[in-house]
Amino acid sequence: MTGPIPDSLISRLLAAERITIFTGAGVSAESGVPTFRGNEGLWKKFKPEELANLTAFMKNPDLVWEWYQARRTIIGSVQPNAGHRALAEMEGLFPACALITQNVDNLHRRAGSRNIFELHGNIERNYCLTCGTRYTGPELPQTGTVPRCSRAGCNGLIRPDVVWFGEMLPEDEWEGAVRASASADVFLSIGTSGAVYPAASLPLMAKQQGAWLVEINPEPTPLTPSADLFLQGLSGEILPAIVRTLNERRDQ
Ligand code: BV8
Ligand code: ZN
Repeated sequence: MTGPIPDSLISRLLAAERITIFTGAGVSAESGVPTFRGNEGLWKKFKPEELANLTAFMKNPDLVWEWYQARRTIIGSVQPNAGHRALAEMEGLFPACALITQNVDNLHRRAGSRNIFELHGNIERNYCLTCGTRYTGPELPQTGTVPRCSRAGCNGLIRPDVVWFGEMLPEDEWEGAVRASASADVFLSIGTSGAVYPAASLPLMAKQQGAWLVEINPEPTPLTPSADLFLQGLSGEILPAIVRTLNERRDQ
């Protein structure tokens, strides 16, 4: 979609008090970060459940650690794209604007977004499985094997601070995301296949509580039939067009 942004969206955004944005791996695709379920996807060799879970980590910590190191290398070598930057700008265009992300790549924060709920953690953070000591990526040895905790007498395995399958989402993040979904005038679901729960339940929860539901994705998803507006296209093109149109209308 490269056409103009429908007025049905612009007029609702201009009238909105509270907007909530929900993103998945698709918003980082144009930065060069592989999505999970696309054909170039991260999961092409393994299924998500095979790697992103505690059992897999305990069984083969080096393999799982290496997979995260490989992802960190990709993420460290890319920049936020125009879609991330447009979302950061949107934060200042509304009385209340919350960003809920399933992504662990920290690109929203690097683009300037601040009011972020990270449902699935953040790959830049790590912690010791035994004592909970927190570590950031750069301070850990790049040895190719899983690092061990340096706290005296601990030596525990260090894991990425991301939510694995079968693990609970961080309570504060989840609570905040539910509140932001329940109170949204407009809810935008962007770049997510809606495959992973409970995150995938948020768009419908927002709609049931009265939000006008917009989906931005190059492909239809299971959510599309429930969306009030489906903008088919790339988030890196559509989001800057939304911000441009909003600013033009505001300046009139
Ligand atoms: C929990 C962090 C409960 C790790 C991730 C059966 C039915 C229902 C649920 C379950 C079930 N069996 C198990 C479950 C629960 C499970 C689940 O949902 N499984 C799924 C696979 C069925 N969920 C969990 O385990 C969650 N925890 O439920 O705990 C509990 C209760 C009590 C006690 C204990 C526990 C935890 C889930 C968190 C998993 N962690 N990530 C890591 O990243 O390594 S999930 C992972 O998938 C990422 O976070 C990712 O964001 C997320 C979702 O994927 P998407 O973001 O949507 O990405 P995807 O590739 O799928 O899609 C990309 C989209 O972008 C596509 O639509 C594409 O068209 C689009 N796109 C592409 N290019 C662009 C674009 N869009 C816009 N612009 C573009 N340029
Ligand atoms: Zn420790």
